[in-house]
Amino acid sequence: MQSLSACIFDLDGVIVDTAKYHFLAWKRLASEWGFDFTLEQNEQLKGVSRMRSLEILLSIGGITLDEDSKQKAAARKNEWYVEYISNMDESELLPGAKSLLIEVKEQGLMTALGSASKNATLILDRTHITKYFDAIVDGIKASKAKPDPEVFLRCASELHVPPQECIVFEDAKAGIEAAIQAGMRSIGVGSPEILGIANRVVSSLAEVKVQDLLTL
Ligand code: B16
Ligand code: MG
Repeated sequence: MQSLSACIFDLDGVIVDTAKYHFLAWKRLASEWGFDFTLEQNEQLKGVSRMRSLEILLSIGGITLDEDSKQKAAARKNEWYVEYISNMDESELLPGAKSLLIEVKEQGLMTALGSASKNATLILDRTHITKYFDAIVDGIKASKAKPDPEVFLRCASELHVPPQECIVFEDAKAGIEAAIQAGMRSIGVGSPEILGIANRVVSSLAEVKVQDLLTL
């Protein structure tokens, strides 16, 4: 059995439910362009970078834009998104998130945040959990989006631990694929139909005990 040194947490969908704010902002853009954007379609955007999300939205709406207009549309969406998340507080942490972070640290393991979001530090600040992370790798530090393993490999390297001694917590299929490519174990947070390739799937972090991770 591989030993365990660190837990790497995705942010959106694992620690906080910011997916609903991303959804509201993308939906607002879609409605300006005259089409509806559904919750089901929003699933495709989870864990995906801002620009890739925009490309998916444009293809759903059958819209073509030049590069400059794409940049402007993504910036507008982000302004709305930042407005929504600016009002977040600790009450928006998902069940079990804070207590698991505390337990992981108490057991002498390290923690990192591995998120595709360029707004990750703002969210950590608003929810008062920055102090629980030994390393933070976000969409500003990492340029390649999941399923590329870059974000998780950078976490391991900042923590000075081998990838094989890390477990990733992810809610997106692309994130589990990134963990596998990084040579890390993974826990899917969400539905087994979507995240079945993870070593284990839970419906929330409240189900996770550090003791169980040691034998994964
Ligand atoms: P931003 P994660 C991801 O965060 C979200 O799941 C995804 O929906 C979003 O497009 C991406 O961050 C970029 O976010 O526009 O704030 O840079 O799940 O990797 O924590
Ligand atoms: Mg996520």
